[in-house]
Amino acid sequence: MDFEGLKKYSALHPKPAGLTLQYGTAGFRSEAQQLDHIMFRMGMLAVLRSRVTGATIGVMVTASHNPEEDNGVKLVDPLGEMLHPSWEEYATHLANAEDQELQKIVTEICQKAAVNQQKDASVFIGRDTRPSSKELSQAVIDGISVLGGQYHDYGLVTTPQLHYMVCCQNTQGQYGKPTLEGYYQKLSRAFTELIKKSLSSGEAQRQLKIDCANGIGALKLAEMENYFPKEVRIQIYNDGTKEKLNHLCGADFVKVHQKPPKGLDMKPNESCCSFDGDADRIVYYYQDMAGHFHLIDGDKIATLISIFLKELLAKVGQTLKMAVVQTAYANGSSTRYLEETVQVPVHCVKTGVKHLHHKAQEFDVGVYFEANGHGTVLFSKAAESTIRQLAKEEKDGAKREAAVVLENMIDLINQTVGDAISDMLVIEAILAMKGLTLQQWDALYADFPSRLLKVQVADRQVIDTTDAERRAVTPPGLQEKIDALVKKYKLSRAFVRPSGTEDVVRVYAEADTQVRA
Ligand code: 16G
Ligand code: ZN
Repeated sequence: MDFEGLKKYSALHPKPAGLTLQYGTAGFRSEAQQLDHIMFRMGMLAVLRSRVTGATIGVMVTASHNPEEDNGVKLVDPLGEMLHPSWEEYATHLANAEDQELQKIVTEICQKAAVNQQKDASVFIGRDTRPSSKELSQAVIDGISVLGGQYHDYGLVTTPQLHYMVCCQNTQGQYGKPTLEGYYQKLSRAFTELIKKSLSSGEAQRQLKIDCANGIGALKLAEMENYFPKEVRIQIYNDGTKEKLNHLCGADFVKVHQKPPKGLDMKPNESCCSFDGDADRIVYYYQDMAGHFHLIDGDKIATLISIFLKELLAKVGQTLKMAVVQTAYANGSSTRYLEETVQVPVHCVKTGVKHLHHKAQEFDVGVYFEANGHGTVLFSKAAESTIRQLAKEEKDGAKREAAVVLENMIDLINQTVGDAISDMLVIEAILAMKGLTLQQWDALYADFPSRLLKVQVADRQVIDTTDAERRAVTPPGLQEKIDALVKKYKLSRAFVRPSGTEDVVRVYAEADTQVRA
């Protein structure tokens, strides 16, 4: 290792003394001014991770739905997955080393993780539209260079696009071409195939208003529009040319406040959706004739997709195991509907994409969504090859047709991570093929009234949870009090958990009426 180079470069990216940050649920997040040294060090860590895995690693500079002044960074593992948990610890360790310890900590990580410093390293970089992102990604590049890694800077991309690139690169093109053009072509081809029939029958004059949170989603959708069939008309709002990123708009704002974003004029019964700041989440909504706002969240998206896939799987007549993965925040009504009406097994895991993704990998077809609109579908290798083979060779026409639809769904879905653009196309295709309106989709079930609050406490870590964060084991007595309250009401459920991204405790409750919730 070039220790002189390391000294020289790290002096350009000094760590503010005493500052400690944690690689949390979504990587590092903080005010942008505090992150220069973190970026430099994550560039270094990506090189080490690349050497260990022998694969390309991704580094995404974004703070998603957080305010424009914040920023963040996360690493992407070889198949487009979140960084392996064992490396989150190295990340935190490296991030918090004082400048003079840097060399020692790097050496330590190399020993513990058995990094061969002679090996090649390759890193893909992407960033969102925050004013601070460009400079911060330059710091990532410095970190990569100082340890002798190669890099490719994709510049402005959505988070899921970067995950896609990493996966394509490490699967020798099997997943697609690691270029934006490759991404647009793959998705739009599958989408066009899926809606071909409904287009020719004139049913799919689809209109959709999209709030892009004044972020990267607007840029990338505008690029992709050229690849869409002309019958599909999307209107982009909050494209970032006038207002601030995530300010009073975006998927998180709409979900939390249960109201339309600023900057999108909504007429009764028009279909609308919102992306978040890095375009990995999506929620749908509309306003009814009486002016009431209806949110269609991640739970309902999972339900629509599950119904559709289950019907197709029944048609192809294979015994493929399908399941839905949710978190404790999933509305109880959605869980009940999925289990009792759709009749698909539902599993609950801890909050955070990596937990959902991991669980969904256990099934042939694993649908996962967080209520906040982050989610995707995973197909096992075996399921995928069965489906592709049936689509090619099956003699029975109806079966083959169903397999072809499934095959196109596989191509349309970004299996590496939740992807607002891909999810939107999946939803639009399903609605077109099933001839459903947003109102009909929304009417599948009614959410139980719920309430989500955050509470500031002296030390949120005193709360420890179990059972996918649905029960508190400490402090003693807390869970008993919650149980006693919950027992008083019908259809009620409540839990508390420490946030993984903010210094607060989240409190969630559901009951048969809003007042009781
Ligand atoms: C992060 C997670 C998101 C989760 C949220 C919960 C990823 C990429 N993102 O944004 O999935 O819903 O944290 O935040 O994993 P909380 O712990 O503050 O409630
Ligand atoms: Zn996001």
